[in-house]
Amino acid sequence: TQIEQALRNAIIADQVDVHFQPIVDLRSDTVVGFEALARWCDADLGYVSPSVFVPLAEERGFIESLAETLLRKAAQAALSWPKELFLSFNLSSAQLMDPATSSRLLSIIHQVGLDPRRLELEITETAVMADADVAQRIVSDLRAAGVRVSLDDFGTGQSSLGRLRDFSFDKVKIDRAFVSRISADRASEHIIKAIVSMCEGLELEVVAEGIEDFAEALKLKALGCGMGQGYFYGKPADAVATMRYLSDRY
Ligand code: G
Ligand code: G
Ligand code: MN
Ligand code: NA
Repeated sequence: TQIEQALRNAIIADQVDVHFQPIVDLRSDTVVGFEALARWCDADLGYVSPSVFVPLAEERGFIESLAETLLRKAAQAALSWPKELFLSFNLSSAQLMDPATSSRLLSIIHQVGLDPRRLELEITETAVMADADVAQRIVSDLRAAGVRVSLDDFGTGQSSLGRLRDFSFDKVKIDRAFVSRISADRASEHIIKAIVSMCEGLELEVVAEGIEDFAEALKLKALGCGMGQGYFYGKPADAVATMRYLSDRY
């Protein structure tokens, strides 16, 4: 198809870009890391969302080369940040089904020179479900190398709390569907409160995603949520704008 060919060309021509969104420690109001987000704007097709082209790349078998390009770029950008902030990178389902993923990712950051302890990988429950044994192996290999692993979009999908017991994660990211309704309905507030309390017991860090205003930030702090991310703190921005954002602060 047209989009598939265009994506292949864009990967080869190095036109798939990576943007960065700040992740903030809500206890100190400081930026502690950035999530890398793939961005692709094609000359003919215009802006194509990663929720379209990532699944396409998976289906056509070139997610590996796409992910490698993106991680390389993101890690290089992270090396030039003024502080040793962490870099959070999304892993796709196909990557979590491929036993070679852990060594591939580690070799990329080794080549670039990024300390594995500055890397964090975001995986979703849905991705873990596909092949739990392989995924578990990948996660434990990566964690053994010092990489942290977070469970993304928590609360959506086929949530299984057993997942939190069987897998070793470092962090849970509460899906923005709960955060966006926190001011409107009490149910979301109770759910967030329960997630925070459960994570305290499991010694997992909690990140609230999709914080869009001051009121939401205040509420999440009051609920004991340790970290946050969202337009209120910063929209995803390219490497140059991210450097500017950081130099304004540090
Ligand atoms: O940034 P945006 O909201 O458009 O992202 C849409 C979806 O695409 C999100 O679920 C996000 O996790 C995913 N996504 C963005 N960048 C990447 C990437 O580099 N790799 C993978 N696997 N998913 C990504
Ligand atoms: O699935 P994942 O959590 O990786 O998706 C991250 C996506 O969420 C990014 O593509 C980003 O563009 C989007 N996002 C980040 N912060 C906000 C926010 O405050 N509001 C909304 N609507 N989307 C956000
Ligand atoms: Mn994510
Ligand atoms: Na998410």
